[in-house]
Amino acid sequence: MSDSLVLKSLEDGILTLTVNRPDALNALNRQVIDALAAAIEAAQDQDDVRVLVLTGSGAKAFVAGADIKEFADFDRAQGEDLARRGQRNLFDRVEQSRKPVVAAINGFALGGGLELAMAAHVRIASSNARMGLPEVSLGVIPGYGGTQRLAQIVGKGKAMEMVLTAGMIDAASALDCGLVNQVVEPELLLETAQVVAAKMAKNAPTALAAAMDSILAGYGKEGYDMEMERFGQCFETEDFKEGTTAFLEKRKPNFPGK
Ligand code: DAK
Repeated sequence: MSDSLVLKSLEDGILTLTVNRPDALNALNRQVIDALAAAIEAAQDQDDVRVLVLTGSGAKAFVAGADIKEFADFDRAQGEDLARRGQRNLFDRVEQSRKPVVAAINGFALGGGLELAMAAHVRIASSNARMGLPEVSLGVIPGYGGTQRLAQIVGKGKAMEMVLTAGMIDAASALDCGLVNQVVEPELLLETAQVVAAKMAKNAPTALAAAMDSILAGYGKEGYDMEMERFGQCFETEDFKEGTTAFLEKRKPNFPGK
């Protein structure tokens, strides 16, 4: 069953992985996280895979975040534990992949979905894509490395604005601030991501791995630990209960502020 949650297609050394849960806008539940992590791990030992492309199923979403239905009733320990496991199991694995990962953002990339795209090494977006970290509107903070990677990619000021307003930006603004590397029309997205991947695939695999290691070595781990701890604490607040309940009840939240 978990196989169908992530579709795989291998051509000319490029493995395309498609998150396939379109009815829930490809939201990341535990099974999707496990299936994606397993596919990325397996690709590390496949000599015929040189580069990975990551995308979402359907025309509407890359990944619309973590599955809100799954974490709405978590307590602090479960929240912190799952953030740690999710980060290690999937998000670190994407970023630390020895083979480059190109995210092809084909629609909404929100919360955990944008965090997934940011863990990839290069991002190409379709012109209809919309991106944001809406977590604070749910009473929680980004828990899969988003506070760190967004600031690394777009700078502290823009990251503060995006995280604190919980707003979404369109593809053109994402290109402007460097969140994505390129924007193309939706029908050209996958082809463009694969062309970029093919340029990488021509290069020496050992040198690609060494280059990615070196670039990533410039970013410390301390912020990620802080994020996991503060993320867990959010699960103890009344704000979090109100935020997630309001989403599930399809109404605006009324935060008590504690
Ligand atoms: N989770 C679960 N279901 C989702 C979902 C999500 N994130 N996003 C969409 N869906 C579902 C909708 O509930 C709806 O299902 P039905 O009602 O049809 O059963 C279906 O997908 C279609 O969505 P909409 O009907 O809402 O579609 P619209 O075009 O009207 O709106 C939208 C599209 C993307 C604006 C809207 O769906 C939306 O606002 N989605 C939620 C975006 C969001 O807030 N995402 C979560 C961000 S917070 C954790 C670590 C990290 C995180 C959490 C936990 N742990 C370690 C525990 C990260 C949290 C986040 O990602």
